[in-house]
Amino acid sequence: MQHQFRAEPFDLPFDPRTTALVMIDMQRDFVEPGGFGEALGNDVSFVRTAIEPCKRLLDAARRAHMLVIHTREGHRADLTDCPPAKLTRGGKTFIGENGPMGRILVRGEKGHDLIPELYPVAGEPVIDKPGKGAFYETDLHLILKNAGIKTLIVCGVTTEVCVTTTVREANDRGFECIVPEDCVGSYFPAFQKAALEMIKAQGAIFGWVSNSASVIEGLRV
Ligand code: C5J
Repeated sequence: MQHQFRAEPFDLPFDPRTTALVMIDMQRDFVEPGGFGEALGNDVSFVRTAIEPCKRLLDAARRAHMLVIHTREGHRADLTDCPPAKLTRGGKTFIGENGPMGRILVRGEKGHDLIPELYPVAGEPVIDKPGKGAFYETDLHLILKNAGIKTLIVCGVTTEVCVTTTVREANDRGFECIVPEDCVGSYFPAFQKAALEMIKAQGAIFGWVSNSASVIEGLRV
């Protein structure tokens, strides 16, 4: 029987054996107070709405024995992998500075870690990425290719930055991407809306948009 996700602009057929869940940057630095997101002047309550739907979808993906991959944006302690243009953006980006959860966006610090609600279990790869897109300077494509993955369910934060960058990159690499709208979060409601519209416009120009209930239902069939 053919599996389908109910989605816009039209339903997406998929095979659970060649589908992976990619959880983008659900780190304390983006979704908890005192991290990078808040240091940049954002209200993290806007992105926290994605946590519960992500948890439900993560549980469903694990029940379906799907490949689950987590990503984390961040840098080496000496910041040698952080481009000067990112480090000095606007005079101050806070990267590497001390905050309530340790040095901001630095690997190994508390703020860089994934949130406990969505913590990886044994066997789930965690991709450390220095950029916004999850393919840039990482082995994500190799892992997906070796696992025979064709379809990606992409969740996480933030919708118009790391999620969308990753979906655009994945689409160019030949993956079909579906984004459950309640499993992605932005500090800016207008950006959330526009980013999701851009993905599915023009006949799914670079992906599909759905919601956690429909994706979980698709996985159950
Ligand atoms: C940002 C991200 N927003 N994970 N990173 O800087 O979206």
